[in-house]
Amino acid sequence: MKVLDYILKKIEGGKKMHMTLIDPEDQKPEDSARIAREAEQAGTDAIMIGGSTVANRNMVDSAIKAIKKVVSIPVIIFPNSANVISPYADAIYFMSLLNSRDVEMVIGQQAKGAIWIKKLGLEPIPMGYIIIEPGMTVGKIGKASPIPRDKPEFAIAYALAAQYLGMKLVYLEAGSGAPKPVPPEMVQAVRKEIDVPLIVGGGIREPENASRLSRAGADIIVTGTIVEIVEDIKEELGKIVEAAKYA
Ligand code: 1GP
Repeated sequence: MKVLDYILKKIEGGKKMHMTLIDPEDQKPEDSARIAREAEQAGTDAIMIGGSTVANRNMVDSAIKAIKKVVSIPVIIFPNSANVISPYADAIYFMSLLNSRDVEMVIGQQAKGAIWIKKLGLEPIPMGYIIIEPGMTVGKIGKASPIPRDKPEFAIAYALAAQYLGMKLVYLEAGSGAPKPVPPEMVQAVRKEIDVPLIVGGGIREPENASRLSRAGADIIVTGTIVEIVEDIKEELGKIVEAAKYA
């Protein structure tokens, strides 16, 4: 089954999904694999591999190879550039940072990566990526003009544009490690206006936030940092996954 079909099936009928982001730069491949396995045991539905500063493919290759040995859920590349396209993943978010001021982030890196993705036979999942304040590292590196937290209408405009451009998913990103996630009011406002699945991530560390965002209309909740800071991933991530899925 294609990964996009897997995602669409998982969220059919208003069901929710949780994905775990692992930054291959933060630990050795065997530790990324342990985190992924424990995240799967906690109920996460897919592993995303990426990070704002990951610079080379070897790091991504090694992490994905190690992870694929121990999990059965899909592994999706969450790229920061065309330099991290790995043949070992199940799919790649073919994403455009829509509110970047840098054309490289909007379409340049995508043009560089497209032929390579085709050659590898990797499944591209078209996604509109929108940075919300504070945006953190990805906002800075991506040269985004982050959407103000009190301007849901700007988020709607970009999200709808993504849908009209044919993108299959829309991602509202507050930035990894953000002190606060995307405001639930913004999630609710965007959800009301678009028909494609909505992903929300950045700064979600408490089950309450996961459940609030899920209830506001996020179809997919992404967490990253939490698995790097807690002792017991199964227990702590489990609570977030449950909150996201059964809000
Ligand atoms: C980053 O949204 C993800 O792209 C995850 O953010 O690390 O804050 O969970 P956190």
